[in-house]
Order: sequence, then C-alpha cells, then structure tokens
Amino acid sequence: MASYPFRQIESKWQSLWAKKESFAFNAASSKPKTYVLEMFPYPSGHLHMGHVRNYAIGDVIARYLSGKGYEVLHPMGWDAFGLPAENAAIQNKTSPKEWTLRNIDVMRDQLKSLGLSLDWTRELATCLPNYYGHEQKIFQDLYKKGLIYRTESWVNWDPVDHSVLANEQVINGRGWRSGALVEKRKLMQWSVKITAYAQELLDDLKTLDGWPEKVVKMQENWIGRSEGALVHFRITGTDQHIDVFTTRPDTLFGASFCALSVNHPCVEAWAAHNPDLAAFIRLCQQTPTTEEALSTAEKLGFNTGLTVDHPFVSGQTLPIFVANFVLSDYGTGALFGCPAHDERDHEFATKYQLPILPVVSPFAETTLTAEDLPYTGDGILIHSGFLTGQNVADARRSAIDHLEKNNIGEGRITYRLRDWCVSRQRYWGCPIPVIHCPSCGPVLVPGDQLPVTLPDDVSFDKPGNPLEHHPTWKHTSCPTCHEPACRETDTLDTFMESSWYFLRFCAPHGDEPVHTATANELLPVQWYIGGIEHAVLHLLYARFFTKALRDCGYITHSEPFKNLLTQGMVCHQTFKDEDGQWVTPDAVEKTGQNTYVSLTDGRAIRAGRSEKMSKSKKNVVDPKEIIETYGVDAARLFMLSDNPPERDFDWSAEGIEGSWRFINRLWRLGTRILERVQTPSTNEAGDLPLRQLAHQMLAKWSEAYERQSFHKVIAFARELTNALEQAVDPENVSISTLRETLDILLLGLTPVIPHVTSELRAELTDIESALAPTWAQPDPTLIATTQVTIAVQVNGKMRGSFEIEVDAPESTVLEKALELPSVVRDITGKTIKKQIIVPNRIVNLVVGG
Ligand code: ANZ
Ligand code: ZN
Repeated sequence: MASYPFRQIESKWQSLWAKKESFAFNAASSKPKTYVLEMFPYPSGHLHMGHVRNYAIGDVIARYLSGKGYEVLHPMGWDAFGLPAENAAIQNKTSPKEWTLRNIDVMRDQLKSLGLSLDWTRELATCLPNYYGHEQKIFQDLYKKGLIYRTESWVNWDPVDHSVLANEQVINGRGWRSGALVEKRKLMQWSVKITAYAQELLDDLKTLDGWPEKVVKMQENWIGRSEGALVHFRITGTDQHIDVFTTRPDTLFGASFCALSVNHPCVEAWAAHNPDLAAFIRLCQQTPTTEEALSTAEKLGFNTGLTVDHPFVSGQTLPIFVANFVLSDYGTGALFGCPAHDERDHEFATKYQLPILPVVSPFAETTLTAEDLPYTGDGILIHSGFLTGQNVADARRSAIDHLEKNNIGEGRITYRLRDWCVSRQRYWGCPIPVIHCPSCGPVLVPGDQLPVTLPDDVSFDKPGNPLEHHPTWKHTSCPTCHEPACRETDTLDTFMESSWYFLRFCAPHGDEPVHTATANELLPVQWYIGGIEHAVLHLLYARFFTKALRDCGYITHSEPFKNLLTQGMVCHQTFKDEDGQWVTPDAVEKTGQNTYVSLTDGRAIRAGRSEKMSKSKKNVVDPKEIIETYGVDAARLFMLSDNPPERDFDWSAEGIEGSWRFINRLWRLGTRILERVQTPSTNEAGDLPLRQLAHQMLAKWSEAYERQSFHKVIAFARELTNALEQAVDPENVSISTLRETLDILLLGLTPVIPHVTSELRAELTDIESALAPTWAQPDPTLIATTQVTIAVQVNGKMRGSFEIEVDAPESTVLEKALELPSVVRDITGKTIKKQIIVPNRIVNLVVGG
C-alpha cells in the first residue's frame, strides 16, 4: 500500500480550517470560555525547533480544551520591536520596518504549516502604531499614577561611536562595532516604579499554585526581600551620618569597619579633593560591576582615613573604606563589616588586617577559634554588651529596639528588586509620548495626538539614535505654552510590549488599549506556555503590569497567568572533528559502537553530548525540512512522545522516522477499517474487551491531557492501535465496534496529530464533526474498574486471598489482608516485623515473637 500522502492531506486541512475560520474565538458563544497562550515569537525570520515544540504543546492544550467544550481563545502575534532589526538595517541597508514585516510574513506561513488551532483574526504586531499607540496611552496613565518617573541612570557609552549600547552590544567590555572600551555614563532616563509592588508581587506568588515551583522560587529570589535595620553611623567629629543597611544588627558589637560603594554620594564628594581615591574609583569602574562578577572578583578597598563612631560603644571608632564589593544600588550603598560572621567581610578584613571580633557562638560561653571563622550559623551573643546571652533572633530585635529608642537607626525591609529603566536610545521601539519644553519641562503628548509614530525615513549612517538626528521628527511645539519644543527621542524597552499583549488579545481591534469587560471575562490566561529563560523578567513585568493596570482601572484581575508551563529545550547530538571543529550530524557516519567518520573526508569524528540545538554547535535541525520530508503530524507526534513537556527533548533521526511510521500505520489501519465497513460481518466475539479498552483509554487520556502528560497520551494510543490492528485482522469484531474504536482512537489523538485524524474521521463520520471534534464520554459500564485477587502469605505460607479493585492504595490492601480470619489467627499476640506488598498481586507478612 502506498504511504500516507501527508503533503496533500495536511495542506487540505490547513486550508479548510482557514476557510471555515475553525479557530476564531466567538466572544458571543454560550460555551464556557478559556484562554491558552504561548509566548509570542520575535520575528527573526525563521522558525526553529524550539518554536515548534512550544507551539505544539500549546496547540495540544488548546485543541483538547476545545474538544472538552470550551470556547478557546488561542491567539498569535509578534514581539516585533528590538535590536536585531536595527542591526539588519545597518548591515543590509533595509529599513527595520521592512525587514520586520517581511520576516513576519515568512514566519506566519511557517507557523501556519504547523497546523496550529490559532485565531489569526486577532493577530497583532507590536511594531505597528495600532499596538504601540495604545502602549503610549498606558505609559501616560502609569505616569499620571506616579508609576513612571525620570531619573539619572547609568548607561553603557561607546566613546568612539558616540552612542549608548545595549548590554548585549557590550562584548568583553568593548563596543560590538567600534571595539572601544565601553564607559559608564549617567543619563536622564525613564523608569517604571515596579518596586512599589515588591511586596504584593512577593505575596501573590503564594496564589500561583499552577506555576512551577522553580519559577516561583526564582521570582522570590529576584524580589529578594531582606528584613533588617538601617543604622546611622556618625562620621567622627562631624554631624554627618552614613546610613547602612544590615540584616544582622545583632552583630553590631563585632563591627570592625564601614565600607561604601564607589558611587556613594559621600565618596564622590571626597574624591574631589583626593586624587588617590579618584584613581581608585576609576580602577573599580573598569572592572565589571555586576553582582555576579563582583562575588568572584578580588576584593579591593581604599582606606579613606576617616572613621565613624560605633553606635553602641562610646569612644570606639571604625575606619571608613571604599570597596568594590559594595553594590551602589542595594540598601544604602554602604555597609558595616563584621568579619567574624560574614564571608566577604572576613576576606576583606584578612586582606586589610582589620580586627575580627567573634560575637556569636554556637556554644554560649566559649569563643570560636580563628579556624572556625567566619561563623554564619545560629548561636548565643557574646562580648556584646546588653545583647550578651541572647540568641540571634532575640538579639536582632533587641538591637533594633535599642537603635530606635536612641534615634540611631530603625527596623527596615529592603528588596533586591530595582525599578525598571525603560528608556532605550534607539529607533526601533515604541516612542515615548512626551515633549520636552524649555520652560514647561516634560509634557505628555495630548491624547488626541496619539499615536506618536516612528518616522520611516531614517538613516543609520551616523552612529547614535536615528530619531535624535532625524532632520524634522523631534521638532514640535509645546502642548502647554506652544513654544518650540522637542520630542523625547528615547524609545521604550521591548519588555514593555510583552507586558500587556495578553490583555490586548482579548479585544485586539478595540479603540481602547484594553477592553475592560472582555479582559475581565477572559483573564487570567488559563495556560501560558514558554521558555524558562523568561522565568524572571518577562513574567515579573507582566505580573506588575497586571497589578498596575488594575490600579489604573483597566481590569480587576491581579495576576495574568493561572497555569504556567515552561517547556524544556530541544537538544540534539553534537560532533567534532579531529581539529575540534563542530560537524553537523548529517555529515557523520556511524562505523562502530562508538566510532564515527566524516562523510566528506572519511576522517575520524568524536561524538559529543546532546546539547541544546544551536547554530554555533552545528546541531540544528530545520523544521522546514522535517515537515517537508515527514509531514507536520509526524514532527508534532515525535516532539510530544518522548518526555513530559517540562523536560528537555532529544531530537533524533530514528525518533522522527518512528513517528512517521506510526502515522502511516494509523493511516493504513484507518483505511482498512473504512473498507471493512463496506462489507458487513456479524462476528462480535471480540467486541466487549476491545470496547472496554477503548473506553478505558478515553478516561486515561483525559487524565493524561489534564496533567500535560502528552507522552502518556501517545503511549496509550499506541496500545489501542495495537489492539485495533489485531481485532481487524482476523475479523473477530463487529463493524460497529470497529467504527466506534477507530473513532475513539482518532479523537484521542486529534490534539496531537490533527491532520491525519481529521482526514480519517471525515471519512468515518462527516466533515462537520471532523472540523469540530468533541471529546467523547467513556461509557461508565465499560470502564467499571476491574477487580484483582490479592494473595496473602504469612511467613511464606499461603493464608488466603481477597478481591479488591485494581491499583487500590497500599493501606487499603493491607487493611483487608489483616482482616482475613486465617491471618488474624496467625498474627494474634505476635508483632508484624515486615510487610511486603506487590501491587495487584500479593501481601507477604513476616511475623515473630
Ligand atoms: C552587617 C552584617 C554582619 C551583615 C553579618 C551580614 C552578616 P542580604 O541578605 O542579601 O539582604 N550589605 C548591605 N548593603 C550592601 C551593599 N550595598 N552591597 C553589598 N552588601 C551589602 O544582604 C544584606 C547584608 O549585605 C547586610 O547585612 C550587609 O552586611 C550587606 F555577620 O550587615 B550585613
Ligand atoms: Zn511649554
């Protein structure tokens, strides 16, 4: 028999779905509504396997829920602003807009070839004014609420190109194009006050029980709540204070220095008359300043020669250092060091020969020896004045009390979360709807003048922001005083667009950014599917936007995504030649158990680990080729068959071929049954077992789908396929049972492989029901759980048996075993030393005494 003509059938169904708008969300439907969303793609111009996996997972969920009777909103759009379009413009002399829109066209076709149940009538692209214009309105509302403000922030400055660089344009400290050493510069920029929601963002994590624990933890750490105290240290001999934040006010008696970040306002002032200090600051600014880099970098300090008074011990002073390990944007940018009880402080004190005074000991009276330090555990306070004898927790409270009573400090909660700087000095982003007037300052662009659109005629010949040197674009008049004024030329961080697109999808053509009633009805997104790389920034910003827009009156919800599924990576075997160069798997032939040679030159090849598909490792597989060779159903089936979706997935040639073979088997089986249906037979011998199996599958599938165990769905389907193949061959099943079982099998697989199943179901039933598959209910009489007989042994001797339902819990099984009269006789007055339970088979009791 010829193999399954997937090309013809897949394109037939894709055009049928498109023509019938099968997946258009009907807001007026009386069905219960639900919302399934995959993280929208960046239009890079080509689809990779990671996309295929992401969208296949989302599609299975959407199709399953739709079969269950939900009206499913399942939209798609484009996260279309961002740097690559500008880079392409510079390299290829096209405009970012043309480049992006062309990529969208290409990728839309590629997505359509995946046969996804998407509502394309809701498609949006964030780079078009009908999206970003609404974002400008949101920007203004957040500004009016005090949630957006202007402040000086640091940027990466390329001194040769005279332009601001994005972090990803800084490579090893140098500008990506000029190669010049990048400098830090302060610029006036726009910031979003996400910190105003720090506590709520933290608290509401507890409500997200549909999120992976790992993601919740990562957000928790990112928000980074720390409880402690602010301590005012007086600079000796002045009435100036340095405030430090500490989580260990209990260790104040062990303080031996204070350290300030190089950007601390005091330090900047001192450096003005201290050339050595100024040189030290320059030195620190040349080395990386991220927290991660600093944690491993060598600790550097500069002794200012100044001191502060100890807040608890009169007459005692502590030296003030400027140190590279103090972060400028955490707490107050200053700390007191307690070397006996902190790793970093210990390293620093050892290097600069500062006193190391233990003040906490796990054994009350005795002091720890030098080798035990730093000691960061719990214990009792020693050598600590009024705190001596208290445990750490009590001492923390006492110290804060004391600080507050004496006006030298107070309890303080600090968050690691920073406000979000959203200004970008580039062209391809959403223009910030503000006008700067020399007399009125920054003024919002009046609502009736929105959207502020990007000019198309920009040049990338000069370095820097094209909006800045466009001849006319920025020149306008002040909305308030009508004098000449300039538009803001910064554009918004592209994370802004992805922070609210799920709201826009609810009413994508509406005049307002968000249609309140519709969004309230459809939110939260029931299933949100995407990569773990977005665990923090995107997901935190989207949560923040939801809360901020709630407070601006847009919606009533506080959280955007009920269930979050983060899919694993798509991996593939890697190979290297003798020179250590990566080689693509296609160019390699297996010659022995673990030996490979190059197909091009016959030289030996080393097999490496399976790793995330990436161009640099030459282990990518192009979805386009796979779909052309095997069909999209085979690709979907393979990508879902192996592992639960959260885990990494290993691509293999054998795997995709196996899936292709299964689809062909299913096709042949279906065709054979459809032929059989023409020639009546009355043999019904095998009806009951086959029907039971089929109906049990319906129940098992539901459970597996509900848990996103798609690999189990597929394993069950293979089992039913085997049974059905055996039933059709000797013709020992009635036609009605064959039809029924085939229909169940096809329904069960429709979410995974919608093309081949729709085609066969259209033949088996009719086109209409194939276009709108509804999930069948298992017949309760056929799935009644079957009973098993459990044998009971005592000390290896058979003592009887009992009936119980399959897979009964161990405790129930044991209870029943212990009730058997023969067992009761055997164990009375003795103790059960051991019990071995073999599920569904045997209980073995070992008794003694
Ligand atoms: C004294 C002390 C004694 C501290 C001790 C720790 C242990 P978390 O827990 O992450 O919130 N710190 C404060 N501001 C800092 C800054 N800008 N850059 C670097 N470190 C800073 O960290 C809080 C602790 O980190 C604070 O508590 C402070 O050191 C330090 F035995 O104060 B601690
Ligand atoms: Zn003005």
